[in-house]
Amino acid sequence: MPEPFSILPLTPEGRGGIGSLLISGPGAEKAFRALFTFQSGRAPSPADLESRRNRPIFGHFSLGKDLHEEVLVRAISPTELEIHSHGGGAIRSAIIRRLTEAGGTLRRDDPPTWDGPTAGTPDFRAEAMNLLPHARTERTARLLLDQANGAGKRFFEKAAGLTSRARRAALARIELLARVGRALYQAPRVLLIGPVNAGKSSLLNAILGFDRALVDPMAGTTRDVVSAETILGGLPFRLSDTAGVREAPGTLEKEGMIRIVPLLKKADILLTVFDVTAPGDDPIAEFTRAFRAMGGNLDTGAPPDILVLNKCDLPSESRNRFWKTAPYGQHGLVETSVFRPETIAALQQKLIDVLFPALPEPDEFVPINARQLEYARARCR
Ligand SMILES: Nc1nc2c(ncn2[C@@H]2O[C@H](COP(=O)(O)OP(=O)(O)OP(=O)(O)O)[C@@H](O)[C@H]2O)c(=O)[nH]1
Ligand SMILES: [Mg+2]
Repeated sequence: MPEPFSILPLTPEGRGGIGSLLISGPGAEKAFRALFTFQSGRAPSPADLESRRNRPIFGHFSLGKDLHEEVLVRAISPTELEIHSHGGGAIRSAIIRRLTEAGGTLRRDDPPTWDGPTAGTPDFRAEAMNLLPHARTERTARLLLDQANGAGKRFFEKAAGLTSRARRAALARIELLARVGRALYQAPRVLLIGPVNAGKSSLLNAILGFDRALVDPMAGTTRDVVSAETILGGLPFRLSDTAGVREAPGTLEKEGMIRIVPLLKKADILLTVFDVTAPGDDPIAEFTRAFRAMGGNLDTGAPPDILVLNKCDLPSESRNRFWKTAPYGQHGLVETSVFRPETIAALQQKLIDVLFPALPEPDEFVPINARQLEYARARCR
């Protein structure tokens, strides 16, 4: 009977240029040695791997029937090895099949969640490694590798020697960094709302960089909620465009407006978009009133918002004078034009700043689940 070991995919299935696996357990090294040859064609001995610990090892992994795959290997310890191959699904399946035949068990963990048991000491390395296959960007993958490689351990060692005041300051930062940790599971949700024809769909497309939503000069173009995920600054965001709001809407339009209400509670931030040239004595009050008429409440309990004044490319004499003295959103105001890329970049940056008020430095500890955050709270009070 071969000794057991587990096979854990480190990269998502069917995507990316590289496919990585971690094999771990008492039988890992032996199984690996039977399937791997150096470029010279020689099979490795335990001493060969010992002398190359944590250094890149190139060679061939046998896929059976004289088939080989070029791989890059890191022999972390006698019970833990990483195997990096080309990214294709067939190669990955073949490597997993060969390892399974050699006694390995593929770990198919349910996708981890932020919430879970909050008591006990976290296993920083294992928890980061479990999350790694779900990382969607290079930035988040790097962050998880930092966590796997001891960022948490180093942080808590250092925290033990700090004054209680310095520890509290460190905790305040960790509370902010936890937003990055949470985003590893669920992208923060940005909801675009506003009067008809303000340019919400155009802005969604501009932020995404491709045409996801329909745009038309006719008011009332968007009827249903249109959502898309994107990456800004290496971090995930989920954006949803909604039907424009106006008083006395048509039946179908009203249906679209009603669908916004339940989304309001779930959003992390609202982009409240207005056409800076649209007429009216008080466009904000008019919008809020129309929104309330369909059951949406923007006064209490609504997510914080950024006021977006769109179409700022249009001549200044066409601007509604109301905006000279209008109140800002809770997170300020951004003037945009879909024809001015620098204004879109500024809006994107604003979203990053508001939703991720702290970004991790290389090697910095980031709590990646509720238990790690609780653990930090308990140790830094
Ligand atoms: N000049 C100018 N026109 C814009 C800008 N953004 C959008 N538009 C135009 O405004 C019109 C409405 O744009 P949409 O993006 O469909 O507006 P919307 O808010 O999604 O409209 P509804 O879905 O009907 O509520 C279109 O003709 C766009 O081309 C802008 O920044 N500047
Ligand atoms: Mg629209």
